[in-house]
Amino acid sequence: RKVVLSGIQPSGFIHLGNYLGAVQNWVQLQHNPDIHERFYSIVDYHAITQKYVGASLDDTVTDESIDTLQQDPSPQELTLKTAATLLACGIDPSKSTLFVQSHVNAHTELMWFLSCLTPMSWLNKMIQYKEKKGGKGDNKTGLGLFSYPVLMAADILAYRATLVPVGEDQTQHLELAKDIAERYNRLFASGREFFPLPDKLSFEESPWVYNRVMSLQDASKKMSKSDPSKKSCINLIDDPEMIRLKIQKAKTDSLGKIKYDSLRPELQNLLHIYAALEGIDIAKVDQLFIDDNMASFKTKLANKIIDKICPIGEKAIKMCSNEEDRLLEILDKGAKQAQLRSEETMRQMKQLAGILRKG
Ligand code: AQP
Repeated sequence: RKVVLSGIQPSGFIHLGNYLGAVQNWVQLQHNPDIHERFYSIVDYHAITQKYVGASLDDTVTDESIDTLQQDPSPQELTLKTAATLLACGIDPSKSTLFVQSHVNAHTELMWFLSCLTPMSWLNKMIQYKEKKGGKGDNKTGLGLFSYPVLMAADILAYRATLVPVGEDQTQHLELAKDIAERYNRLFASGREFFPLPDKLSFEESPWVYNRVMSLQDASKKMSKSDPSKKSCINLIDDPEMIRLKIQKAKTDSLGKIKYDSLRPELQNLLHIYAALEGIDIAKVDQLFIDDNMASFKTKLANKIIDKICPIGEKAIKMCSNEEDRLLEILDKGAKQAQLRSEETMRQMKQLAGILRKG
C-alpha cells in the first residue's frame, strides 16, 4: 500500500515557495491512482519549537520580548489560515485526510517512545538543528528544537507512511526516520517491516522543485515564513497591490536585459517563479522576455502571480471570515480519521514492544 504523509508548519502564512515546492504537488497526488491514502498535517507542534524560547523563558521579560509575542498572529489564527489556504489550493477532504497535528494524540505519544530508541548522537548530526540553535554560550535553545526530527519520525510512522514528499532540507530528517524505523523493526519485530521504511517522494516532472524558491531580497536564502523581512516573501493571501509592490522591490541587478544566467541569482529566481507558475520549461521563459527590460519583466511577473495566486488567497480569506465552523468541522473529521489509523498503529506498536495493554 502506498501511503503518503506530508506536513506544513503554521509558522506563518503559506507562501509561494510552500505552494510551488509542496502544496501544488500535494494537490496533484490526489489524482494519482497509485497512491492509496494521503495524510496532510498542519504540524502546529513543530511550529512552536522556537516560538516561545528566548522571549518567555527569560527571567527578565523585556518590553521587546512582549512586543514580539503580541505582534505575531497566534498559533490558533495561523493554523486556521493555513487550513483555509490548503483547502483553497485544492486539498480535497474527501480525497485526503487533512488534520492538525496537536489534535491527534499518537504524534506526541509515539514520539516519546521513539525518543527512547534514538541515540542523542544521531540527533547531534542534524544540520538543521545546528543552523537553528543559538551560537556559542547560548542557553536558550529548547529541547523541542533538538528532538524535532523524532517528532517528524513519529508523524510519519504513526500512519506507517511509505512515501514522504519533502524538500532537500528535510532529506536528512527523513533518513533519520528510516533509521529509527529500522531500529524498532530490529528490536521488536524480528526485522520484519512493522514500520515500512519511508521513501522520499520526488516530483521528477516539475524541474523547479529542485530549485527552491528563494527570498526576494536575498537569493542565497530560501523564501521562508519566518523571514523577518516581509518583502522577502509572497504570501498566498497577499492582495494584488502588495504583490506588485513586493515584486517591484525585489532585489535584482542593473544589467538590464532579461537573460537566464546562474551568475544572476536574483533574476534566475524570478524566472523560475514565472516558469513554475506557467508550467513551462525555463528555456522557453528566456524567449518570452527577450524584448523586455527589468521593469516590464517585473510587471509581467507580478501580473502572472496575481492571476494564479490571488484567487486562492481570496477564497482562503473568505473561508476564514465566513466559514470558520465549516473549517473546524473539516479539521475535526480529519483528526478523527487520523486518530483511528494512528491508534491502530499505536496498539500494535505497544503490543510488540511489550507495553501492558489498557483494560
Ligand atoms: N522556499 C521554498 N521553496 C520550495 N519549497 C519550500 N518549502 C518551504 N519553503 C520552500 C516546502 O514547503 C513545505 C512545508 O514547509 P514547512 O512549513 O514544513 O517548513 P519549512 O520548510 O521550514 O518552511 P518555511 O516557509 O521556511 O517555514 P519556517 O520559516 O517556519 O522554517 C516543505 O515540503 C518544504 O520543503
